[in-house]
Formats: sequence, C-alpha cells, structure tokens
Amino acid sequence: MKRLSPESAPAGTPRRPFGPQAPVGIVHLGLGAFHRAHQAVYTQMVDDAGEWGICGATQRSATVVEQLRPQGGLYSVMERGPSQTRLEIIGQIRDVVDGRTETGRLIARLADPAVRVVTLTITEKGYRSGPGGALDRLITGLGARAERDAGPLTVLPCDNLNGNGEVLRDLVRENLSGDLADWVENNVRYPCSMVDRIVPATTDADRAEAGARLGAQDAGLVVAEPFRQWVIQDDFAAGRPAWEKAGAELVADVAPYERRKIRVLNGSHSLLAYLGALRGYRTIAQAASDDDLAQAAWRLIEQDVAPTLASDGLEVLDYGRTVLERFTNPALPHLTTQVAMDGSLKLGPRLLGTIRDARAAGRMPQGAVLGVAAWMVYVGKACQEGVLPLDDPHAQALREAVARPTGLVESLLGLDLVFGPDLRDDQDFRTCLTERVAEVSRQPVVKTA
Ligand code: NAI
Ligand code: CS2
Repeated sequence: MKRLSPESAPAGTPRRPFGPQAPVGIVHLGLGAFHRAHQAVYTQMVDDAGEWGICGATQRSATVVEQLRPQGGLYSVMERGPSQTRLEIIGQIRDVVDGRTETGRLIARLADPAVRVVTLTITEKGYRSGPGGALDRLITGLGARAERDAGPLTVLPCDNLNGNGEVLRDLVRENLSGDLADWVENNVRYPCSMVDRIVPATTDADRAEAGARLGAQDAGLVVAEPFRQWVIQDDFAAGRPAWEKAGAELVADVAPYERRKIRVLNGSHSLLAYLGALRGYRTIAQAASDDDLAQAAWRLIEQDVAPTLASDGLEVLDYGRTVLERFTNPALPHLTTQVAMDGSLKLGPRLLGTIRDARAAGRMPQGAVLGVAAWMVYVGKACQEGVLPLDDPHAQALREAVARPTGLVESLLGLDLVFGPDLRDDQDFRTCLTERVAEVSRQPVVKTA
C-alpha cells in the first residue's frame, strides 16, 4: 500500500510547503500523539492565512521524524466515538526536527522572529529533564533569540501539571542570568493552559483500519476520542492563532480548570488504571465498566474531590459524570498500563493534592487514599512479581523501596520524591492507607487479559 503523502492524499487536502525552509509560526517541543490530536488540530481549524505552521521537535526518539518526514508532515487523526469513527488529515506540521541530532536547526527555529509561540507536551517527567533535554533546548533557544533580539515570544505548556506556565517560567529563570535573563523577563510570557482529549498510543490495528479507510498507509496516525477542551490563559507576548474560533476558551485564570481536570479526570483515571490493571483489565473502558471500580471512581469525585473545589466556582459533579462516561468508550483501547505510567510524578497533582486539602479540613478522603493504595499495590506487584510493567522515571528508587523489609506502605511512604513528611507523619492517614492496601491486595483478579 502506498504511503500517505501530499501526492497520495485525498483530493482537497491542503498542499503546504514542508521542510527546513517551510515558514512556521509555532515550534512544538514533545511532538507526540497528544499534540497531533489536540493543539495541531485546533491550529489547523483557524490558520486560514497559513502563518501558524508548526515545526515539531522530539528529544527522545527519531520515530516521529521517521513517521512524518516521508509524509510531508501529513498524518491523520482517527476519531473513535462509541458509535462512529471519523478520519481527518492534518497538514499543520510543516517541519519535524530531531532535537538530539539536529540541534542547530531547532535552535534556529526558536530564534526565528517569525516564530511567536512555543508549545510543549514533554510529559510530567520532561520538566525534570537534564542536559540535552527539551528544557535545555528551550533555554538555549531563548538565549539565541535574545542574542538576535528576535522579538517577543510566548511559551505555552500543554502538559497535565497545575500551574504549568509558572512551573516552566521558574525552571527557565533558574537557568538564566545577566543580560539574557533580563531579555527573557522582558520578552517572554508563560501562560498556563488546561488541555483535555483522551489520546491513547496508536496500535498496529489502528494503522491497519486507517489504511483501509484512507487507501494509504499513515505511519503518523493518532487516535482520539471526539471530546476535546483547551482552556488557555490569555497572556501572549506577540499574538497567537485565533484558537477560540476552534472552541478554545481564553480566560484570565486557568487554575480552577486545571484543578478540576487534573483532580477529577486524571485522579479517577489513575485510580481506575491501577485498580483495573490489578483486576486484570487491559483497558480503561473495561475498568470503568466494572461496577465496583466505577463506584470507587465516583466516590473519589463526589466525596473527596468536589469539596476541595467548592471555592473555585466551577460545576464538578456533572463534569465528573461526563468524564466517567468518556472513560467507558469501548472504541478507544486506552491501556490501563499506559495511564499507570509515571505514577511517582502523577500521584501528587492527581491524588495527593486532594488528600492534603481534605486532611487540612479534617476529612479522610477514602477514595483518594484508595487510589494511592492501588498505586502502592501495583508498584509492589510490578517489582516483586513482574506481572505488571513498571514504567516510571523513578523505577529504581521504587524497586529499592519495595525491596526493603519495612513493608510496602512504610517503604513507599518514605519516598520524599512522592510523599513528604506531612503525609508520612499523619497517623490517621497511614492507618487508612494501610487498611486500603490490605483491601486492594485482597481484590480478585476478575479478568485474565
Ligand atoms: P507520547 O508518548 O506520544 O509523546 C510524549 C512526548 O514527550 C514525545 O515527543 C517524547 O519525545 C516527549 N518526552 C517524553 N519524555 C520526555 C522527557 N523526559 N523530556 C523531554 N521530552 C520527553 O505522549 P502523548 O500522548 O503525546 O502525551 C504527552 C503529554 O501530553 C502527557 O504526558 C500529558 O502531559 C499531555 N496530555 C496527554 C493526553 C493524552 O491523552 N495522551 C491528554 C492530555 C494531556
Ligand atoms: C492520562 C492522561 O495517560 C494518562 O495519565 O490520565 O493522558 C489523560 O488521557 C488525559 O489527561 C486526558 O485529557
């Protein structure tokens, strides 16, 4: 079967220049599945004049470069709803760069006056990356931009982190000094954004189905649910695409939207991922369709999370019902083990924030504690029995903790990289956690994958 390309693309597919000379207005760091199914889709919907082409960069693997370069940047988004599938070709990516081997090209793009927005989806762990990582490249690029005095820039993170713009701003500030720091302070803005669209890793079966529908092989295919949401702090240094025309919401303060999304959606996602994987469920849809687990997720949302968001002024319970409904989409094979990844970094914003707020109010958030307990049992089984994958930037530290003779709860609670003295010294929390770990350890494996 022929490869998707400008030549083989269906009639009507926009033909735009692609490659190192192609004009772009946006650089994206962390060119993974989510960017292709979310920010690039929003941008294509509004970029009639063609001034917001995207140069996508990766720091970890050449795969996406090999997927998209031969296709002239074209790829398709296969939108899988419960009852229908829709395929759309996206041509908004005009250049792809491997930030490890084509560093000069990436820095030149970041210093290009025509580039006025940088977006990022580098995963929670990417904000801790060291030399040669995405942050390193961003900071080098800002330096080159300052030297050229290439004009103001907005750096817009699109990762699941509370206050992601402030987190990034502080990380950049920590690594700059002197005139460069002054230039960046005066010319770069770091708005926060809340992003939402469930985008599982693409499978070979997905690619085969898309190929049959397209009549061409698309190595860059991404799969997503129909739902999408983007709430962006309206604080841009030099303009932006009119994303609001594609349904994005521009607001003064994103924090309430971030807290609701990360605590309601991502918190229940992680709870279902760990409990579901331990019960033998391969997908989130299977876990969310299990009555016991669905009730546990709803208890987390209704009894634990909602009270901590009361002062934010956003509706929570109907939002939560919609989230749990989205999780049951049988057409979207989102693996429990994919959501279970990077738990040492995800637990904090998704569950520990809820726990800390509840404890400060004198409540014991049983559902959130159950989520932490499920993560502990998952880690324990992954380390001891190897029946579950442990994909975590701190996997070694987790293995060493589990190997200690002090018991699972004591060993993992002792990890300051996850918890902290406030939770470790909360005796009532420890007691509840120990009870939940015992409860989870007893739960039956209901489905052999
Ligand atoms: P992916 O695995 O397809 O892509 C991850 C991207 O991050 C890749 O380009 C990779 O090169 C880069 N990356 C990974 N580790 C890194 C590190 N240590 N330093 C720098 N770059 C690193 O994952 P996907 O689906 O694109 O998700 C990426 C992020 O997008 C998530 O971590 C999350 O923050 C956000 N997101 C994802 C959603 C989804 O459903 N997939 C939905 C909402 C947000
Ligand atoms: C998921 C998120 O992989 C995970 O940790 O919880 O990627 C989730 O799919 C998105 O945040 C949904 O917007």
